[in-house]
Amino acid sequence: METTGFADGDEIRTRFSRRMSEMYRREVPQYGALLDLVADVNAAALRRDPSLRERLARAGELERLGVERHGAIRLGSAGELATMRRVFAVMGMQPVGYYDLSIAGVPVHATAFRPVDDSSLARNPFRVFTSLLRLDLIEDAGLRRVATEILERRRIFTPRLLALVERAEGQGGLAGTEADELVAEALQTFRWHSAATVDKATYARLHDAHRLVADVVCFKGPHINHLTPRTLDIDAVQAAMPARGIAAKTVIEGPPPRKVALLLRQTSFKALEERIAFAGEDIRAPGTHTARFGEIEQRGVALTRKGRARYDALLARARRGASGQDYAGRLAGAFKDFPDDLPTLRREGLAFFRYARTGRGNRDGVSARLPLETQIERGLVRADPIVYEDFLPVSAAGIFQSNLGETGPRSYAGNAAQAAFEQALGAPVLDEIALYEAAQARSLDALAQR
Ligand code: OOG
Ligand code: NI
Repeated sequence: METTGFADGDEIRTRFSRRMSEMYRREVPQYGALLDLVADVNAAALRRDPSLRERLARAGELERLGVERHGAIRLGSAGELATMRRVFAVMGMQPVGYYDLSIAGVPVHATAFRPVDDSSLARNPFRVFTSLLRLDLIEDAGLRRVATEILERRRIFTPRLLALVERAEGQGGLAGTEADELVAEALQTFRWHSAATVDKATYARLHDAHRLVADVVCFKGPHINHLTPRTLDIDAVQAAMPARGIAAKTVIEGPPPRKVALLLRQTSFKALEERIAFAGEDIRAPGTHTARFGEIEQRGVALTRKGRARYDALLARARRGASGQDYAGRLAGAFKDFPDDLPTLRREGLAFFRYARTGRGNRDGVSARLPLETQIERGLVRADPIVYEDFLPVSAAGIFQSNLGETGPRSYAGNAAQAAFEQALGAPVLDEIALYEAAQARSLDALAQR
């Protein structure tokens, strides 16, 4: 904020996400190719559909579209997660939602750090899907001990970053140059390290337990493993990927394509096989590691608890016994009866909307006392869909698995452990649906006030 001379969380987050995108572009060139493709497809979608452009502009989403990304990291200990929460807090990001991936054979649970205020989301909705490895799910007690000891020894944050976080917490922000310094120091935590911290045999043991365990435990830090731009037409990007030399995942995760986009659809390209050097080994005998990939997402309207329950049930039905081949058809079939127009989604209480006066109608205050539905019918009030800002556990599992290769999946008797996660985090996670409810309620309160 200009007045205090401090860069606020929104500003710091924006600088961080920009620097992170530049870094990932250098580290993973295919990500750059994907960004270019998404920009082309988005521009075409906006040209083709002026009403889409108008709707995005009204919702403040047009400006954020070009800068919008999410990323993901995987952490190894409670201490790392708790400190990461403080780092992200300086960037105006809060932990939202709890995701249990153990049911899908991935030994992690997660939250998403993201901005929560309407205005912060509009400025830059940068989010980081942040997983915590569940050592309790490693069966071999000896290996569990080895992993724990390795993780206890590592320091993923620079001392300077920790000092700057403390200062920001103490004074409620950072001066511009210190904000830049914080961003640069934080990037150190997210960068790639091609030198493993363990020898080849240890890597192999951890990798055998689960590829993800090796990815989290064997490196100096929690390298950012993907960055995801938002597209307005995921089917078009998916179709165009091969021509640009990008190997896309076969299935798009999430709901089927629809007139009114629901929640979140995602697809990714395969993780790169990267050369790594093992500790204490002959430098001429390097190994390889696959962890880093690219992803795209298309965001749609946020669903209410009722809508979400319907979504979960229909998705489960489509997935039951689905072979890869006809999955798209089964999915579309399952969602046939789910309303696909905004007025019905709204009237049936399936999706969230933000209400606002259109500026039409009389100003004598009489129309403001008419029932809401009447005001909407008469064009006095407008209801715009609220975009879904979070993630989906089944989709996330699919994204994880597409990068695990043949070793996955296996299943860990499903056991969500939200309380343990929150204890590690040092704070409760926010309930994502409550945030949408509050946003909708705020817009209705504002209507009533005038
Ligand atoms: C995270 C996978 C989940 C998403 O967008 O749902 C994810 C990871 O691989 O660490 O990125
Ligand atoms: Ni992702």
